[in-house]
Amino acid sequence: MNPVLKSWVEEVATLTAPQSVVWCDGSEAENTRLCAELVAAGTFTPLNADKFPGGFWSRSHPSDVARTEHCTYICPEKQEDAGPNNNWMNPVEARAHLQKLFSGCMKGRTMYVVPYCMGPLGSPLSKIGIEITDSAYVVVNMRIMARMGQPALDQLGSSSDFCRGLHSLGQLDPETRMIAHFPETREIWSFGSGYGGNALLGKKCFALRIASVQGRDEMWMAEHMLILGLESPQGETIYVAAAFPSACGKTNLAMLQPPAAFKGWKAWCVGDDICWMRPGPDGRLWAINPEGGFFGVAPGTSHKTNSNAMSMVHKNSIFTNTALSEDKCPWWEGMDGPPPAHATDWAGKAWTPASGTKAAHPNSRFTVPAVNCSMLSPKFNDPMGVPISAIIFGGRRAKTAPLVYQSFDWEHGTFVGASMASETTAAATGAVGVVRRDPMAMLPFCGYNFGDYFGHWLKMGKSVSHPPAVFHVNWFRTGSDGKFLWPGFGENMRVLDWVLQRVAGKGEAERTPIGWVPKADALNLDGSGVNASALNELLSIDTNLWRQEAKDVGAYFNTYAAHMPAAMHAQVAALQQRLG
Ligand code: OXD
Ligand code: MN
Repeated sequence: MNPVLKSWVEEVATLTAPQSVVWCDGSEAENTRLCAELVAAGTFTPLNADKFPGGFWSRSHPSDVARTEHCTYICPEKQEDAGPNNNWMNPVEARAHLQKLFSGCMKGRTMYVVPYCMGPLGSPLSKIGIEITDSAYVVVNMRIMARMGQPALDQLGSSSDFCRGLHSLGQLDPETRMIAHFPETREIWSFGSGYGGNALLGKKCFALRIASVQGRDEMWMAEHMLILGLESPQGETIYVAAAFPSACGKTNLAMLQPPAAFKGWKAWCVGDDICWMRPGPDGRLWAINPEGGFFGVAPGTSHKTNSNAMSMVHKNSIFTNTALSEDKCPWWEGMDGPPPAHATDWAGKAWTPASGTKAAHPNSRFTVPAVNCSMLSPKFNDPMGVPISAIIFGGRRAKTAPLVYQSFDWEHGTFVGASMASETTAAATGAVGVVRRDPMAMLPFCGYNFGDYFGHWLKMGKSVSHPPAVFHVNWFRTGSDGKFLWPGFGENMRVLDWVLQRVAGKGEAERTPIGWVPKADALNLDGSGVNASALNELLSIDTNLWRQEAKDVGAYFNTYAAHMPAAMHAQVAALQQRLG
């Protein structure tokens, strides 16, 4: 028994006063028992055993359906280390407040100790976390989302190097909800929410917020990126990592199905949300997906948008806040086929297509084991990970950004990532459709000052002889009629094809003030239905809009004051000069 772990668990039990303490081993038997308990408690409804074997449907508290950024805190000793990109609270004050919240909060409840490993077991890139929680729902979700249980404990051995995560549902009261991170001591305290991003502490809290700080200190990177391998008909596989803000289609791109024009190509999913990258001995960046499953947005998922996801959710999966049909199958808006005539909606009310309300919550989710994915990369469990040849940034921009462009070099690529912006979605509470700056799609997830984070990116680029080429894409550009100009989904392969060509030193491009843009005939549009005038619009750059963009980015960078690297200001000036 690890003495540091044992004494921490005892300390937490003394504080929270649970009825009993259960150490989770991650076994099948334990999972079966916990799921049965969740069914008995009414939290889980078993799904149709023929169509969704091992599947459960669950509804959350109606006020607990998304990440809550306004009550998420980063608590280093100095406020400037959290930066203007985070809510900060003095750690002494935060601890005092949390001690009060957690005091006796598990009375009459079971306290679960959940050991987990982020990354393949035995990988030098992996990290161990321990989550203590009073939610069995969290335990069974963590079992899907991470390598959970005894093997993680075995890997930890007697080491004290683990991320401490303490979670309680509390009373699920939005007024006392708080998700606090102490990056200096690698600790997370999460109170009052059972929602995935707030409660499955291995995911956003550890693998991004705490890990980004560890990456800064240990010269690696924790990024909000999917990892995708593309295998050519000749059998060569190139890996790309891509960062998009929440609910911009990362899971769909991670599970892309190449269109007919790309006969013989295969896509391999390594990860759909988080990427840890480290310099390898060959001077490239090597990446692992620290997660063990997918926690995807259900609405909009269909055979057209993501047929791989539609197939993988049929086994051992948990659905949260979707609707439930009369024959006990999950249902959501955007699914193929007609809606069910009668269903139970995400709030538990009877629903029909005439109800005039959404049956599934827009941020309803599926939790699915990675092994269910038929295109899961054979490298998913490889302790060394995969070499990344290209990094792709993207956002949801109706006008400014063209379909795709390539940065001039790593430093310019860092600037492209740092100036990312997107229209907000339902993955976090708040207004939907507002443009916000979301550098590297890390705004809600970077555990330290963004100025220092951009500095870390610049340093990482210098630490490798072959940094990935950096691109920016925008699947969401609209025409004058307000309609999307690009078909998206599997058709995005056409853009990835150009990216791969550029990486190989091929691919026709034109130098523009913002970067390299494909020549009109450089994209394979065979069978895409995209005509020449749409393509022209997709690749066009409106100099006036970009002058405004450069000004906005410059003003945004100024908010990071002395923490902003001079090289980033120089990039703004250089862009302005190129724009004339
Ligand atoms: C997610 C998110 O859940 O980014 O992945 O919000
Ligand atoms: Mn995400």
